[in-house]
Amino acid sequence: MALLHILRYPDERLHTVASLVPQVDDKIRQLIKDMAETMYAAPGVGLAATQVDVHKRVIVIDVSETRDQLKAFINPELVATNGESDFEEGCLSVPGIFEKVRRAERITVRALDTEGKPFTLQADGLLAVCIQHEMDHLEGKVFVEYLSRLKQQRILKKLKKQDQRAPAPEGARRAVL
Ligand code: GNR
Ligand code: NI
Repeated sequence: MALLHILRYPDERLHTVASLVPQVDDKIRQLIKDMAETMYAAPGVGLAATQVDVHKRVIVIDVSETRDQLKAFINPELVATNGESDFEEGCLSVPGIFEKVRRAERITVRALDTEGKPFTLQADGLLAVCIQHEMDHLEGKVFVEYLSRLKQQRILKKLKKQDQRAPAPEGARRAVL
């Protein structure tokens, strides 16, 4: 088991489009274990492989209060969406920022499980929000990109200030646009 480093916005690696997983093998299962450990430690309700600089279509989510209902999605696809709702989102890659984002209220997602077996899941509420938020990460999209330019500028400024106080280790730092 290992804790992985989480990239921080505006790190350009967060804009990488993830590749399909051709085969669910032990390496992918180990990645899922490490991602779950990282998500629980953070703590967060979800984590996309993109956030740990692994550009494969893998997501882990646990929205349970007991933190014992881990869900892993490999090569997830939205097969249906219904309704709209605004939900206040946060992101482990954008620490300290919480803003409302409009997304589908109910979704049906199809993915592979850790055995490489396809499954379909219907979701609403926080789980539906979280699945959409994580699938965006796999497309290189961060939730703040749904906000106005003005809000994005304020967020970049705030993150830059935070970073001066607690710089991210290694190469995660980058000049703000
Ligand atoms: O921990 C997280 N909480 C959260 C709250 C509302 C909407 C989405 C999320 S996902 C986030 C973890 C994260 O950054 N996943 O990519
Ligand atoms: Ni996120």
